[in-house]
Amino acid sequence: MLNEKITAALNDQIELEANSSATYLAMASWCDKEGLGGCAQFFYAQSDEEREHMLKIVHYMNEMDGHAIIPAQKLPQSEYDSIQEVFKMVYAQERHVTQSIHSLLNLSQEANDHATILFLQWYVAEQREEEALMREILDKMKLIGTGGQSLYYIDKELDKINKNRLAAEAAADPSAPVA
Ligand code: OFO
Repeated sequence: MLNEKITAALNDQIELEANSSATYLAMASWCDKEGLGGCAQFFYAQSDEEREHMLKIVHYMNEMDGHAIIPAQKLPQSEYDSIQEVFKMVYAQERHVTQSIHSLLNLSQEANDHATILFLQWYVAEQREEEALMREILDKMKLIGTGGQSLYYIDKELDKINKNRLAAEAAADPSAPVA
């Protein structure tokens, strides 16, 4: 059984994950429009992942005899100044999500809610990976710079990340599609 505070905080987390999913989908669409196919593919996959994060909480809450509330969709930003701006926004968003997961964990520890503490461990690890990946991408962008063919090389880097991700998924699940 989830207490009231944890129920409210988990529902807020559902909203945060849903908004991340919509934001990343909007970014994917912008990248597609800009001819950045590698970046677009990256964000379509990120958007799917965020929806999965949201669904995991929905299922967990309902399994715990709680009630997951599905939030209204906020209108995501649809235009961006540059791909560098996009990734800076993503990094800030992921850091915000991490803080929110950590607050949820603190709340669960205060309530001695061991099931929720255990449930949140997956999110702690996921956020650590996500932040590290976004930092890696931002570092690569800095190295590439903003010169003439920089967009071409940035998109190629993202393509590489997409291929590595698909290969890792295929290794974990042999029935998953391969690049
Ligand atoms: Fe679910 O927010 Fe990042 O991964």
